[in-house]
Amino acid sequence: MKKKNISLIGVPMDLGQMRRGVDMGPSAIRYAGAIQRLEQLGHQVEDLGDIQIDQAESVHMTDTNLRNLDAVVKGNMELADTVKEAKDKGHFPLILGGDHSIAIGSLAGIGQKYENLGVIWYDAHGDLNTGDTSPSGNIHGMPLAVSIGIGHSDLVNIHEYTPKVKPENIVIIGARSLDEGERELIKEKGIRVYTMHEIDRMGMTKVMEEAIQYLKENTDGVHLSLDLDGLDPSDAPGVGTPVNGGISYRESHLAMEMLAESDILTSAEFVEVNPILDEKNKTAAVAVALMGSLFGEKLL
Ligand code: HAR
Ligand code: MN
Ligand code: MN
Ligand code: MN
Repeated sequence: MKKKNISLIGVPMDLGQMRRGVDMGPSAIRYAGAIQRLEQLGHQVEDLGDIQIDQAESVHMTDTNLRNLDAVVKGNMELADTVKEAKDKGHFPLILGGDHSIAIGSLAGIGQKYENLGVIWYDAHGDLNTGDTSPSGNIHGMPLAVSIGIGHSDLVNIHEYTPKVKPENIVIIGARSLDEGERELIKEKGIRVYTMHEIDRMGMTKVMEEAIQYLKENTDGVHLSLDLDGLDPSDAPGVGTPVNGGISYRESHLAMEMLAESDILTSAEFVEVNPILDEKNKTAAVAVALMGSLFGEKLL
């Protein structure tokens, strides 16, 4: 793969859900050796540090059913600015979460650079809820809906354009927990989803071949949004909303290698690593190993 100028951006966001500790995700991933791993592969890495996120203790509830809305909007606006600056320099933004609500800012910063941005959403969940359909009020269950222009206007209109991505340019991989409203939205918008059923049935090789070919033909850039809970909890235990029956470490490894071979990615994020819930930083280490594969690591 081509050597890249990577801008690393940490987002210690824990306001999109209720479990504490996911704000320490960026530190845990850095500590697990992310930067060295990427530099060893010959890439240039500039670490832009962390976006400033309000402390959960000092955030006041607003009058919506979206938990911590204002503070989530504020953090995502800053993230969108930073990601946009990295893209303006021609860099590859690599964003470390933090809960998945940060995909709102990532995609807001990236989306305006492309006519037809593609997104791979690697996740146990659809993250296609709105304030009306959400069972929890947690914004980390909403970022994909927001990015196709559906949801609270403060979230949808970050950087004053919408949608950030067209529904037909999205591929969800690993889904096994969808709420009723999410199912309806998937059908209504015709979003491509490879659930665990398809992964079992077709195998990860075929799933990735199809996904990559589809995105190559229809998009002019691809963002990978990898939620560690897409993996099985036995491989990635340090996540806030684990769902059994997930993608294995080996399958994920293969998926990343196939993405590296295709060289279609133009940005990526790794989210939902929660060191407090983890076993000796195992999940952060998995994230770093997957990054290695994603950026071209090979044994021989
Ligand atoms: N669908 C549920 C909700 O909206 C759970 C979402 C859990 N989200 C994440 N991101 N961990 O994928 O509350
Ligand atoms: Mn915090
Ligand atoms: Mn998610
Ligand atoms: Mn998830």
